[in-house]
Amino acid sequence: DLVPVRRALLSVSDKSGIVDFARALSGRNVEIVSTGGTSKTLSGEGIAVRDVSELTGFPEIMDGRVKTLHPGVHGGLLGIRDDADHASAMKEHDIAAIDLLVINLYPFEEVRFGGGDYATTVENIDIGGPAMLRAAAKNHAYVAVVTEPADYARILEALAENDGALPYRLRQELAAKAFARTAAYDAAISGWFAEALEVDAPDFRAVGGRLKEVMRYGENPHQKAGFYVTGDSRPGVATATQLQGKQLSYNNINDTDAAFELVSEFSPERSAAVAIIKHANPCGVAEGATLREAYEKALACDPVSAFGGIVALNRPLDAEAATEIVKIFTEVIIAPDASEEARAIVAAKKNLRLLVTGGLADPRAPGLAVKTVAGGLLVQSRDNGVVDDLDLKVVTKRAPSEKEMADLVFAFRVAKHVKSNAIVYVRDGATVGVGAGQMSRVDSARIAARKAEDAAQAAGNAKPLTKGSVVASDAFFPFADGLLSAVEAGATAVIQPGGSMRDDEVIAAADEHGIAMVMTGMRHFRH
Ligand code: 93A
Repeated sequence: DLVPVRRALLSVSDKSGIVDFARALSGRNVEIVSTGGTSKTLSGEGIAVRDVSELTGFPEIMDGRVKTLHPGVHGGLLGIRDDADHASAMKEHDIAAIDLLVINLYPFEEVRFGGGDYATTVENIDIGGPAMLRAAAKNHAYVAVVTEPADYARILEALAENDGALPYRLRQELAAKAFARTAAYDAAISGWFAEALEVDAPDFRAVGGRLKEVMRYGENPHQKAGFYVTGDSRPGVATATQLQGKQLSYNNINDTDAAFELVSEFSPERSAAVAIIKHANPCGVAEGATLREAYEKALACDPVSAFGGIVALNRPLDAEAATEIVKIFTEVIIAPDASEEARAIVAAKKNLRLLVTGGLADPRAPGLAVKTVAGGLLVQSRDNGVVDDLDLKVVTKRAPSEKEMADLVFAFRVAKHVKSNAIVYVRDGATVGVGAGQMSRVDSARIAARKAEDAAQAAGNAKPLTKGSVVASDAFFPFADGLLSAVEAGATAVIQPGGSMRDDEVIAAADEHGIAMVMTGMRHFRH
């Protein structure tokens, strides 16, 4: 899998480091071919360079707009070396194989963000560079492609280690990087156009999405919005089929995603599960023998907030559940499927959207989560940690009972999908109080308990269901106060990641109150 490097094409806008790099390549008897400006820089430093027009038999024309866009270059990059037809074509047309391509593109981003005028910005759209990058990256079986000066040292090291050749793995990595570069480059160009045109949907196509629809507005009416799909065909809000109801809004899609990802954590073979979501947080999650039972339990958690919510189910919607769900104003129902009868029941509510996905999401699936910050993107792997896979440790004198343990696992499963700080009270396979998005964990615990009191009052119960419940925290308790607040609310068992400097204090407080505590070793922050 080693490819010896005999000829390199260097064409760089950012010339930093290029002289030393070219000199080192020359020292290894690599023939250097180069474009106008780069060639001038190198020969000025006494490095032997062949001009690219020797390869093309064509001069650079149109102020350099056309300098490398020629079969003499692209044949040398794309030819399959051990294919007889390719080899004879190269021979017939006198095409020289290029083994190493070193490019950095016209500085479109710098010019765009540096306030370049329209014509200058357009002129800085590199055409030949990306074409060569893509050609070389496609042909990584034979060609190595370098897109930034930071990689020069790495190439020289690899050449030294491999007697003037480059290994396959490195060529693959460089190819991936080249395509990432051209994608980002095109995204910047397309983003610039979108800004200039003030289009309806801010344009993120080139980031890796295809515009599915332009929404009426974004999170707020003065914000523009579009829904882009990545092409991932797995069950989810982007691939779901909408059977009825008006167009989903930006917030609907966001909430429906939260609902479906949450309910997908519950295996449909084990139980029926329902999640009701408001503002991307669950206001009720429950499992039961039937969807109807699960829905009623979920609704009981916070019937006030559930008004206008999104309902997600882990099994195909049936008539019994549909009958219950349509009783209150609901924005969206999302489920793997829906029976004919259920569809007919939902059809009576013209505005209610019904989405079917064909299956559940895989909570363990890898993937990327992207968030924008001013001037950048934060990218992380999605939180695909699942409580069933964790090594749960009982840290208190008292171990949870079997029933408590089942509810603890349920509570932690839900807490993963609640905005931090997350506190989730659970009893009998249903949330009975959810505290979300508070800056202090104690506040989340108090809010969750208060909501349970409200629900009890609304239902005419003597005491809130948090009495005798269990509680989950998405992150460790930094102090014992959060735990004590849960004890006060009536929780008998706690599940939390652990890992605080004061774990000992928290465990001691639990022991003092006869609370059973389980540590998961995994945190589920969600901001
Ligand atoms: O104007 S281009 O789109 N047309 C081309 O044929 C072409 N070939 C290389 N831009 C082209 N390049 C770019 O020129 C490279 O990507 C690099 O950024 C730059 C190097 O030019 P020079 O060596 O003349 O400074």
